[in-house]
Amino acid sequence: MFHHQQRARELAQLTPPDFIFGTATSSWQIEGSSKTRASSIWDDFSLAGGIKDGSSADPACDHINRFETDLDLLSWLNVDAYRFSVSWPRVMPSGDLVSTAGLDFYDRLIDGLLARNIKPALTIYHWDLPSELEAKGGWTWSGISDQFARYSEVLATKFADRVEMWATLNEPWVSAFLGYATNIHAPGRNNPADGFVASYNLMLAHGKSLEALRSNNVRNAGTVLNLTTIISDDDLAVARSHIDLLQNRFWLDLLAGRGLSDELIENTKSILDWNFVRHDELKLISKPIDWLGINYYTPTRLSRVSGSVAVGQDLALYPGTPKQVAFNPLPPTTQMGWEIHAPSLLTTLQQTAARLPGVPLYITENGGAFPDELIDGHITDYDRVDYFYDHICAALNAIEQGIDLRGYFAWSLLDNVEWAEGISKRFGIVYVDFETQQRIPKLSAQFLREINLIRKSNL
Ligand code: IFM
Repeated sequence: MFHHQQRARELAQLTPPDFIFGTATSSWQIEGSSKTRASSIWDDFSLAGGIKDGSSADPACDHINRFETDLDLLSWLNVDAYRFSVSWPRVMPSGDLVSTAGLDFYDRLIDGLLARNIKPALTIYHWDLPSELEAKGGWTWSGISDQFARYSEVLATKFADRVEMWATLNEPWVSAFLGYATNIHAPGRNNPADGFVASYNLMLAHGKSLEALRSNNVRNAGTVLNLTTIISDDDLAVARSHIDLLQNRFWLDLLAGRGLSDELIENTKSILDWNFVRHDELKLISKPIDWLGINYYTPTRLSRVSGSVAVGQDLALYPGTPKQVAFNPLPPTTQMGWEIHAPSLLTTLQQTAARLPGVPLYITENGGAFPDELIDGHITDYDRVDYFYDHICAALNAIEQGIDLRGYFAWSLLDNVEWAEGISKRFGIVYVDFETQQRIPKLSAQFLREINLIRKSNL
């Protein structure tokens, strides 16, 4: 038996029987066929040169034309669930206009999953905002949350009966701070106050979306945050607390009904006054969710001197942070420069369970970009297998400690367009040749498949 098979056996035996294993993707990163939908902020950002290697939405993984192949890959992987996102500009190309062709695509995708006995886990918004809405102010526009509720209602009306898990948003921190407070992501705004206003509007949109979903028969709805553990020596406690606040607590405070903390208002008083926040809106945002998804990749390690460069670790992303602090990811790191540190997944789960008690948790993304080499038609990505093994062990450890963790989704099913990094950073468990669109499962895919096969044979 190979080493990865032994490890798969070990994990399969430790996993609770009803635990869900899946993989995840997002619409803009894989779909391609941008001409068959309206434009999104990411199309504009790529046209404006915002993507490092010049990649765009086309062809990506040409998933629109190859989704049956991708569904077969999911079947081969024996996953319990598949997390995908819907492209807002594909489904609602303009105003309240709904595209039947757009909805039909997701209809076929969902039916294809169900036919293969795979639970559909749908994310309503994974960053591809219609350009038309950005022109009105995007996530800083006061009308955006109502628009998002209408879009959510369209999806619920069509898919409530068939979609097992619903997520309103993916990583609102990234949407707000990489897209509005800085110009690392689309739409490329670069204004700290906009970052905070966008954060609030995203959460208000979440609240209104949840209401729309539930009044249209959706039963299992939550949201997805990118949470992590912030590590530093105690002399940096003030900066650590502020970064923890913006990265983790702001979102969990709103969901838990604690509202805006005094620390937030004090630390951001030179940036904005928050007087647009309404009590009834805070109440709506804190309506209980059925589950929370955590996307975890790396801890955030701080020190007084900068270490190596890591994508998305930049003080401008945390407006209001004392200036004496810097990011210092320690080796080993992934190609994103992200420190690999599975114990921080455990602490993140512990902290989240304490900050949002009583809410079932899922790891909705976890994975890494590594320098994959295609040799004789194979990719033996031992580094990625190690990464998954260590992080799944940490997840199982959390369950042993009594944390209500119900599932794990590997990011990502396919190599895809890694946003501003383009196609140069490969996160897939399946290799994609972007010229020929050939898919080749990597060793990590075989490893995850093995876990699923053993678990299912034990049931
Ligand atoms: O590719 C992204 C994904 O879209 C959202 N979470 C992080 C991943 C890796 O950067």
